[in-house]
Amino acid sequence: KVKEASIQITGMTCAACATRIEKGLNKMDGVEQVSVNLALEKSSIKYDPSKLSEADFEKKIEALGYGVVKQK
Ligand code: 9UX
Repeated sequence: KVKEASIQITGMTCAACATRIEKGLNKMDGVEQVSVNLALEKSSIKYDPSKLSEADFEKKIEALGYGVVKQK
């Protein structure tokens, strides 16, 4: 069963930033589909919850040099 995460991202300043994040997230085992919207500063990630969690995506985005807005 696929889950979808919505993560708010900070620090993207050009379109290539969004592409970098999409590529980085796509490489993770268990990720099915990624889209990053530069204007909305938002990512949508479809993934297998038996392999990954939202915290993994937050760590990955931070490792790529961007920030995340943590929910809850
Ligand atoms: Mo654009 Mo983003 O030159 O990491 S790729 S600012």
